[in-house]
Amino acid sequence: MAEEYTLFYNDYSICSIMVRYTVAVIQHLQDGRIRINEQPIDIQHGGQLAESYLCKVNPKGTVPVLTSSNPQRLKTPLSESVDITYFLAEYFPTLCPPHLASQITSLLSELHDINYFSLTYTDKPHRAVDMENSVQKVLARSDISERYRKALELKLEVIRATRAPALTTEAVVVQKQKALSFLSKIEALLGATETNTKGSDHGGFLWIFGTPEATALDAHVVPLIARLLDVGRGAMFEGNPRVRAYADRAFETEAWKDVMQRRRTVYGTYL
Ligand SMILES: N[C@@H](CCC(=O)N[C@@H](CS)C(=O)NCC(=O)O)C(=O)O
Repeated sequence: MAEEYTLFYNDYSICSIMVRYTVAVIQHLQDGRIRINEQPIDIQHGGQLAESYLCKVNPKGTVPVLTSSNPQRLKTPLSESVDITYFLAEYFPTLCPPHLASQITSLLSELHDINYFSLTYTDKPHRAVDMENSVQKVLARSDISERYRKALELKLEVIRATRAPALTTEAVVVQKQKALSFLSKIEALLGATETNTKGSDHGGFLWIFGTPEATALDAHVVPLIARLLDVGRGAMFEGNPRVRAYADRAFETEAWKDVMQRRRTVYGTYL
């Protein structure tokens, strides 16, 4: 019988898209060992601030989260997209082949060191304020439990410590630099793959390392590129033409289309 998991996600959360795209690229390898039930969380309207979510699923009040009702499978929920991806790689080793594992983990940690909030909501400081206000609104209620109040206070602290500071001019410059440096590494890898596979019959789409299946790195890089393009940062690809062409090919795959259903990666009114 399949092991059952629940993935809490949001359609416009870049980290959720990374996990859902990971699931999509391994879909054709599915052999019935696991089943992932998807549970949307409406983070645009405070779904992540619900008492049940903050107190039982994720005290950080973020998506994505993977849970299991079987503690032997998963003792505590996984609330980092990379952790969820590595967990899936235990079932589907093509996501992280042993000979590429150290490169993949190092590049994924570099990718997740980039603050997407800085690059997405540049010049939109009201996004950080809106997030604080939505927590304050619930905190203003007199009918909430003590444990819920504490959870909301913690969430408010996290928002204050991480969101507004990410939107200062200096922070955005630093994050843009990190993203450019990361993209140039992917550009170099794609160049090496192109050289190594020249003349060989690789049979279609080329992933970053030239592997026949997408790795965890591919599954996280494609959504990052989509997000940068959606927020008008196409100029970041002028020096990285292979990355741009790679992404355009990925956007044409069924896996990407299944996850995105023609949506952009950013919620309409936040653009
Ligand atoms: N480091 C986490 C980041 C999770 C995260 O910040 N998620 C955002 C969406 S991409 C979120 O839930 N935002 C709503 C909120 O913070 O209230 C990961 O990689 O999964």
